[in-house]
Amino acid sequence: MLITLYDPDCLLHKTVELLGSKLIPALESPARLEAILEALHLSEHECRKIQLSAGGDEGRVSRLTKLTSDTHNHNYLQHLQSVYEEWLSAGLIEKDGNVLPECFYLPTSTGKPMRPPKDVFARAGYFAFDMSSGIMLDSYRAIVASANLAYEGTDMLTGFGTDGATDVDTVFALCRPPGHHCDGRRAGGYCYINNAALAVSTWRASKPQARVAILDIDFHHGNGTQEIFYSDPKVLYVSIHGEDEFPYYTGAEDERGIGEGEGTNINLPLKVGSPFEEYMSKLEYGLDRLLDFRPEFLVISLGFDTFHADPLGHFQIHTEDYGTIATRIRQNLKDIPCLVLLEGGYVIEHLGANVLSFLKGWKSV
Ligand code: OKS
Ligand code: ZN
Repeated sequence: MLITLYDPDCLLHKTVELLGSKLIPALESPARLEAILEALHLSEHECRKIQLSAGGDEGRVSRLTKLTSDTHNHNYLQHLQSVYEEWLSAGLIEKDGNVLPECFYLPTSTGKPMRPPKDVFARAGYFAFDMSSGIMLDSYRAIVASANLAYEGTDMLTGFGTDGATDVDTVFALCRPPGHHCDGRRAGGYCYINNAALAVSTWRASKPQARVAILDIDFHHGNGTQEIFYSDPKVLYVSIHGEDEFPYYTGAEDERGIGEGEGTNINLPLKVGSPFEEYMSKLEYGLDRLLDFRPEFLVISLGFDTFHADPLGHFQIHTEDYGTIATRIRQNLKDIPCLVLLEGGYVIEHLGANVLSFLKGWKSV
């Protein structure tokens, strides 16, 4: 059985970004989630609301914090939580303003270690790699709510296969903001906490020796996820993404992992404008590698920016194709509990239909 999870606080984050040379309302907007929720409410899929900020179990909140810090730098997480207030008190922004980075960390030949700058204005650039990760009044609440869906979803799935614990084998977490561009200490590409990494930490908390696979089918390379697990032999990362596209500096085929993790990072870049048939042949190859790895738990970073009309993605994929993609994944990995995490996808008018197509294809197996 598949269930969908959402937290209404994920709607609160609403920022601006630099696109071309213009500062515009970010394409990663609350309207994306609203469109998906509306489509789900009009269909028969179970959609469960979890609101972290509604309080309740304090033990769960501290577990979430602890698991997030497995893969994220403490000072970075502290920065996400406090920087908006700090900029506000310093008079750098108004109440409705956005924290946006100015100067990024610059690797040098001095041999000096990377250190946060003293200046709070400058610090935004130390903890980010681009200007698509603004922070406004409610951002932190949405960021944590989004991460919590990955945590709750994984926690639910750890009970699958245990007598009577749960018959849920797939959780689709409607995460917003997304996560796959964020590494342990840098926000970017609309991402602040790596939800996939948090899911892996959550799974491992109860199954420390587990082999886990991450299949990233967002249009963009998940540089953050790759970075976090690059040397980890127990985590297989497979990504299909637009060649030479955002985030530009990663995603090449020769990035295969390092040390003990050599071979557990598989990048499958695909030319911009590629038709669905070519996409599917990459997917089939990726699925074979996933099967060879024999994972116990599968995380899918799912982006709908592979859609033909997407402003930030450039493959020839149509609504019905998401059903085919889901069916093929499921046919191959039927017995493995799976957490699906929402990443990108920016054509609001088609987002609901694309999600429903994916879910229908998944459930048809
Ligand atoms: C320019 C837009 C940057 C593209 C970010 C891509 C986000 C995405 N400010 N990642 O999967 O969809
Ligand atoms: Zn994307």
